[in-house]
Amino acid sequence: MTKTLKILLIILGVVAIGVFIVLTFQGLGLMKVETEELEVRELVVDEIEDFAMGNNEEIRDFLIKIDNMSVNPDKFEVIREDFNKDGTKEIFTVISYCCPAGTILRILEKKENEQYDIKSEIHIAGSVDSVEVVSFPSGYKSIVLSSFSKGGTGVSGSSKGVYMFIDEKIIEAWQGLVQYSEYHIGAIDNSYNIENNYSIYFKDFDGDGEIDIIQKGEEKKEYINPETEERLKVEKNTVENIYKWNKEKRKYEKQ
Ligand SMILES: [Ca+2]
Ligand SMILES: [Ca+2]
Repeated sequence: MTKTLKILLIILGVVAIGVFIVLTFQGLGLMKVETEELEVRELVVDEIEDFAMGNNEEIRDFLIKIDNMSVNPDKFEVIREDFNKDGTKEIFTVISYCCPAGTILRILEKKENEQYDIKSEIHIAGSVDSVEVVSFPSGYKSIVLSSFSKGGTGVSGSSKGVYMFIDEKIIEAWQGLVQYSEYHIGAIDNSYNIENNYSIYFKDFDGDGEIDIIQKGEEKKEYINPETEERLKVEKNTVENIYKWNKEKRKYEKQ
């Protein structure tokens, strides 16, 4: 009887150790997935790695002058990184002006006499809230911008955009909504509030070595009685959009 009990205890012990090992490995597995998250670096405005490329004030004054602006920009960032992997750092500038809000992205090259050549530039709608540098492991260093824009009456939204410097050009590799609101008052069957919210993830979800972009969220449309503001009908929709890098087109495409 005691022997059987001992054997039972040994079996239970072995099972417990087995379960512990499996759980530990699963835990390590989960931790491994977490460490695959991309390196995202918040910028420090005053971080100037190479003074010979120009200081931030000098660059800002140059941009205000060529943009023909008398006002100070709402947002101004200079990022010095080797964006196209050719061994030389570029000067990437982000400058947002107000009213109407707009942002200009540029790659500059320093010349003599505090002058710069503009190698490439693109204009985007809205004002930029934050600028980050994201290292896409098998691709290019990219700028990830969060911007806010107001449309017509009752329409507003914020979005994220991924910008790269390829073949001497700044390209918009991806752009997607983070938030969208619309308030529309019309006829009794056509008055509604739209509230859409999304989270954006940069991760290699399918393990093919290339970073994917996932946009996950909820879209909500509430029909209202314009006179009493009573809710008449609610439509809810959960969305999960997956975007994959297209090497030939050099942009992210919805799957
Ligand atoms: Ca470079
Ligand atoms: Ca992938």
